[in-house]
Amino acid sequence: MFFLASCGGNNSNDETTTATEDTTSTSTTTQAQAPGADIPGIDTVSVTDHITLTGSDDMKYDKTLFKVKAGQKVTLDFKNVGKQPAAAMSHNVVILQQGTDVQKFGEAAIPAASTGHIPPSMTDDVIAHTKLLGPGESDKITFTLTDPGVYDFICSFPGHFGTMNGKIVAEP
Ligand SMILES: [Cu+2]
Repeated sequence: MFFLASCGGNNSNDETTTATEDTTSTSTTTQAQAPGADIPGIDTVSVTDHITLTGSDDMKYDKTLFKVKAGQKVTLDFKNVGKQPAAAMSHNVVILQQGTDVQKFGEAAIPAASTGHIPPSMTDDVIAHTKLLGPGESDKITFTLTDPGVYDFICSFPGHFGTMNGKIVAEP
């Protein structure tokens, strides 16, 4: 089974850690574990088919974790609630296919100004995206995550994906 490391770079000793980790008294078998079960806070998130999200001048989304049902159509309402001029501080929401290299996508998006910072070379990795929004603007999209799993979303405006990112868990 595939687990997305939520914070890269500190998983070099995975095997040793899990082997010695006996603090959980419950069985550590991973049978039938739900997608994203290892994401901190996932327990507090309910399944929805309507996501509302805002982006702000401090380069953050107001929420970063969602849970949907795989195969079900989802509506996403996104608004840029900031006041900075669009040229300096625009936001979007780009939902990426499972397994997309987020770092690579974010970097490829930087020069892609003419396509709203959606890199033409990586459109296959995009499930859906909002328009790039200036202050006060909003956009609504619908999408379906066909396979259960964990999907990353980011703002692809240059320099934003490091702080503007989140995950959508699609339950079976
Ligand atoms: Cu942004």
